[in-house]
Amino acid sequence: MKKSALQKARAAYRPKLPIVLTGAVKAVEGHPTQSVADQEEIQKLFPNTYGLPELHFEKNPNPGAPKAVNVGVILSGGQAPGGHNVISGLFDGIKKVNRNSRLYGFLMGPGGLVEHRYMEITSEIIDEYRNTGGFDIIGSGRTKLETKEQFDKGLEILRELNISALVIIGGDDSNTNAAVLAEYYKSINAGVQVIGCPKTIDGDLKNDVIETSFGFDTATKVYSEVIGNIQRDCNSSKKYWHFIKLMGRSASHIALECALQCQPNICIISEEVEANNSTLQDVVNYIADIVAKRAENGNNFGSVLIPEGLIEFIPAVKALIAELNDLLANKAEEFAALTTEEEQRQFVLSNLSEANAATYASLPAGVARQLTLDRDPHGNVQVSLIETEKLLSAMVATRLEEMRAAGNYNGKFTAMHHFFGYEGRCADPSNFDADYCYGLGYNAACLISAGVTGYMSSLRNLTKPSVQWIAGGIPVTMMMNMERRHGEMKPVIQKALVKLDGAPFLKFASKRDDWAYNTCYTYPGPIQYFGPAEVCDQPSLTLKYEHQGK
Ligand code: FBP
Repeated sequence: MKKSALQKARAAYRPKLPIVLTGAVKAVEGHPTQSVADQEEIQKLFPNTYGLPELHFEKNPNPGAPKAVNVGVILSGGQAPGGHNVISGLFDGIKKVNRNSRLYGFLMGPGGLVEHRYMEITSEIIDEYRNTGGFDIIGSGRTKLETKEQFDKGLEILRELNISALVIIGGDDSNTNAAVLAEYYKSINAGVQVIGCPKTIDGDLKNDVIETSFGFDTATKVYSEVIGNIQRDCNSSKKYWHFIKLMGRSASHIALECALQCQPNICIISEEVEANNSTLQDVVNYIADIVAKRAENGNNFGSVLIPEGLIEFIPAVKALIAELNDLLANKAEEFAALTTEEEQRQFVLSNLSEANAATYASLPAGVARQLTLDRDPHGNVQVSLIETEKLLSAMVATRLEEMRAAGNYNGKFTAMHHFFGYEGRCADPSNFDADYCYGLGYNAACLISAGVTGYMSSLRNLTKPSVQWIAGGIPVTMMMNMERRHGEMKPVIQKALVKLDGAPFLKFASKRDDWAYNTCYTYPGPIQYFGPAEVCDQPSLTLKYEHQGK
């Protein structure tokens, strides 16, 4: 593999472990835990792994002579910067315990476990991937692990390879699966521990005990660099409005972080749209009013950040999607038998309630159709495929013409469109993510040594230098509640949406009017890997403000 100059230099970076993990550790138990909601149902579904205590690690002055262990690892779901470092940390962690330990990677996601596709990860292989972006060392996939047949099939290969612990690196859905698998293996005394690691650029796998998911820091820094560049371009030529859609699935954390970093003219936060019970037209009017006001000052340019999940948060569309999910799950065969788009549209319209049919009919045909296309294996609408940025700018243009006709607008409006998502998911991890991921992997090895199962690897105190981070494990059942998926109530990890009373949103809300009418852009520039700590080692502003607010 030919390496760039930066790749070569970056390979030499030594992630900084929390001080407690630099020697032998012992696990110290905290209080027993409860799930965040629906305690009774969750306890019933997880009789063997519910209520476990939180753990933290302390130095162990009298370690024994731990045995070698064979461990399996899976990368699950969308790519996020730092996945390779989780695997490097895990590799180094199990080798440190006993150099005869072995690490196997299952290929292309959870499907690799079920289909028995794997490779052994050796030191030669891992050294090629340290501090690099991507998940290409073993690949990733979105197969949902949920049936007993899949679990049993997985157990066959785990037994064949003498694997006694499995680490699943994934988002909320994948860690939910990890918890279900842990419970099942424990219930049949399979002798396989299951440990999760919090991954996703979306930033929505976090709570009181998991401060952030890995990859969010790097991805938002990449997007902020490009948004900053676009804003400087737009402030130079002063002739375009840039509509920038940002990944993040349901939650608006990515858009909010980029807004805090770049100070755009407009940033829509889906969670606020929902809380205000706004319609799509309300959002359009809000944008058009700012465009018109800036035009009065001769500023026919600007930037608009749009979270990709926006459409799902418009309350009327949300209700429509909920009914569509049930309809498409219950009448899947009938729907699949229809061959033309028009037949499918008519089928949907005739099966929906009156209110939802009206919403469906009011959406542009392409967007409406997208809402009926295949969900991902976890039941999510594939929002990254909906072109909300184009939909909004077209509606804003129409609204501005109405305002012009009424004598309320006299500017020029030319829109440019962008969608940033895939550009940031495989970037080389920032120092924060490189350290965080390596630490999460190493810490997972310590959880394995501690003999526990159904835990998520956890590092806390993340706004402090990495050597001061607190290492431990959180029972996954603690993060769960019951939600409707594919027409059924299921136990899932509660998704963290943007909190409207949280410090990051309040900071944004206190500034946004100034940013809208005055041009206050900031230009974060590219991620720096080498140089002073104040440039290279800064955590996200979301994390910083959340910690300040504590
Ligand atoms: P995860 O939740 O699996 O980390 O996925 C994150 C994400 O990048 C979302 O932001 C986006 O909506 C989705 O993946 C895109 O999925 P795909 O990679 O299958 O196109």
